[in-house]
Amino acid sequence: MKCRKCGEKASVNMRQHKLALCREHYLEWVPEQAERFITKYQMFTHDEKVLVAVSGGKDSLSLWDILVRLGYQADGLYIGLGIDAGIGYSAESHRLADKFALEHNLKLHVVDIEKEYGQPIPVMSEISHRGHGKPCAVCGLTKRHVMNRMARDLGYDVLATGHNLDDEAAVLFGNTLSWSMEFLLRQGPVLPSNDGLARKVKPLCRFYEREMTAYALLRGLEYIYEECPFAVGSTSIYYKEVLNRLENDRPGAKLTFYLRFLEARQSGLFVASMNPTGHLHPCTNCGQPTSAPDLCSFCRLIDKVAGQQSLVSNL
Ligand code: Q46
Ligand code: ZN
Ligand code: ZN
Repeated sequence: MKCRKCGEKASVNMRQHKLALCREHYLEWVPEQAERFITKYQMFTHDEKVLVAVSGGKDSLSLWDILVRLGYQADGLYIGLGIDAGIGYSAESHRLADKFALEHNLKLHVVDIEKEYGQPIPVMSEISHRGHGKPCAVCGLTKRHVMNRMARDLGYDVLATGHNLDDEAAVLFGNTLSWSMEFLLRQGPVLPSNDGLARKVKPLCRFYEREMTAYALLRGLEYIYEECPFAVGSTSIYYKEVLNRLENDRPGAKLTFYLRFLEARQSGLFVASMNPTGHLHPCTNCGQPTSAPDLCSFCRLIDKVAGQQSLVSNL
């Protein structure tokens, strides 16, 4: 297989795009495409400050690398979840995020959940009894809160995450199976800013996961190979496997599924019936939008964690 641009031996063959490229041209193609998507979906401009949520994995580190190569003002945010699970998951992902920032002379903000809120995610999850033994519900809630808070407090215009096409197609598949209109409405490459919260964007949403793996490897980025141990057996991994089977038989199916959804969304298909932000107001403690009457879910969680701690210290 030869590179379409120079005729040298291709390093990456993308059946879904009927395109094969050598290393050099692939490493040019990815940022070009990312720039195209950033502009097409009006994600941000070169004058805006971008905060990239960095987990130490291939997608978020590649995203940061791409944005910096494209000349955007992009700083990183690492959230230390305190997940060890016998493999030192959080410690290793923190080390790799730090290493990337240091090597590229970039600013990385770090929020350590245990230091800031008293307990690491797995303990917060146990105390809260949310999520049926899995910490993912508490983890997601906490990450969303911290990302919003940091972007707002530090004056960033936009918050960028490294979700790729496989992530987005899996979420879309789940939401479609249950016809969760409220979630479908909110699932797009750009979530506009709202009530003082930064805009949220997903510049990698049209890249296949394997395209991002190829980018990270060919760029020589050092990233954490392991998934979070709690991801094992999750519904989203199951949906990804199902979609991969489909993709295998029909190259491009995943991308078409996602892009057709975006077109339908754009045409207003999901908007007419509901306005999910209409009933939101600021949390009385942290100021982030919530549909609850006073405290948002995150502040209620932290209250519960703090209550449990004082019970223990009073024993
Ligand atoms: S939610 Fe769950 Fe992830 Fe948090 S506990 Fe791990 S798998 S990191 S995206
Ligand atoms: Zn080439
Ligand atoms: Zn709150």
